Amino acid sequence: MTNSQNLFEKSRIHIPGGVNSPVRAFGSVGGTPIFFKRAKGAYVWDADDKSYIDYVGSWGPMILGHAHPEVIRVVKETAELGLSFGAPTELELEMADLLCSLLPSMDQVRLVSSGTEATMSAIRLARGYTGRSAIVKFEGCYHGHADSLLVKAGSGALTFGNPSSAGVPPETAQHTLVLDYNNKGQLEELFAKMGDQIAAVIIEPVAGNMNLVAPEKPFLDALRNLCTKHGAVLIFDEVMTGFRVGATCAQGLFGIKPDLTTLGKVIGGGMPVGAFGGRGDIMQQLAPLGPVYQAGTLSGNPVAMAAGLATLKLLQIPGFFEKLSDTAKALTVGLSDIAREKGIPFSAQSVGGMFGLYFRDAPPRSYAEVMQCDKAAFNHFFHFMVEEGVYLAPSAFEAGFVSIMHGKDEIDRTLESAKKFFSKA
Ligand code: HOZ
Repeated sequence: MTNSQNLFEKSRIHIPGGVNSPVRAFGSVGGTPIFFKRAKGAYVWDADDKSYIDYVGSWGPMILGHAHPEVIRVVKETAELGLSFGAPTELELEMADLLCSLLPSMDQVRLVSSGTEATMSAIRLARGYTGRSAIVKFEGCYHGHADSLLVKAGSGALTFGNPSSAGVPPETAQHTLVLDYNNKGQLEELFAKMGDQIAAVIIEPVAGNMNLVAPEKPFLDALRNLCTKHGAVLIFDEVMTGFRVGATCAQGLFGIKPDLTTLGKVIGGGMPVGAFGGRGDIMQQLAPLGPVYQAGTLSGNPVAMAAGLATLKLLQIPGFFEKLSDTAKALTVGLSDIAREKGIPFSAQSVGGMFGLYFRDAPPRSYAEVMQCDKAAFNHFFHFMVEEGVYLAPSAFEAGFVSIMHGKDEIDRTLESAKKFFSKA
């Protein structure tokens, strides 16, 4: 038995399923989870001391690579001054100023402790601001685990949704409509039917929780125009894409100005963090100024702020996102070329430092198309690559991530391993 297997057995006694977040349990790919004990740069080491090139990066935050010396330095320095005060600090001010200066859509921002808190609060704020209850999301997009967002499509696209988790009251789910990603016609039909009842539309502007699905520009444009026309709040959930796909997030990349944006992951540099912000007239509905309540003991935690600020400042180095994007592209183009040579149905694409791998001829445009990928083939690939010392997300339905520390060596080694797999397939 490996150390990881042993730790997993023990973890199952006092932790449900042995993990603190379901995808970590390897339920989708089979086998038992790998326990990690340290990481540096592009690499992670497991409990058995085996090293892996890491393409998960803690699900996105580790854009500078693991244990970046500057981030570690400010974390230590800030921790020495006190871990939490439950009172305002200058670091929060610095973070808020930086976020609002980087994102033209953001007049004001509130800092919280996780992406789930950010999206949940943004939805409440949009409802408070509009006085409406209905919200719209897209099939396959994940916005954290708040009740009103754990919803799948109802009997028809334009009917209210059903809970996708036990414990979510059907009455709550009945305020959420679920449409198909990239389906402009469906969106137009919905707004024509009930535009004046919609409080908010929330979307991952590049979907990263159903593998990676890229948005089509006419779809995003329609979304912006319809929300403006009908007075609905457009929420870009950039928890994953924020400062990951480009220096001004997905909104900058696609030229769309959302009303509210949710952030997390990269802006905490590996510490627990979240944020939601946007138009001043909407943000001023929040307590203590307005009637929409939201609060948190660890909100704007100084150590998280310090790690996030150090990370965001390092991203400003000229050429950062070009290098990151080139790395992700070298990986996806390399893998696609090898698969094509061997005649394997496979495709791949990247947006900035995020990528998707699909055992399917072409990148999917929607959740339904994601579901057409060959999951068994991905699972074989995943386990083969683990053996080779390459750690991919343990699910066919998650995006992958590169860091600035991934370079030619890591990509070449990954492609060498993939070549062996595709030659055998
Ligand atoms: N929300 C992540 C999947 N898209 C999983 C996070 C985790 O397990 O750490």
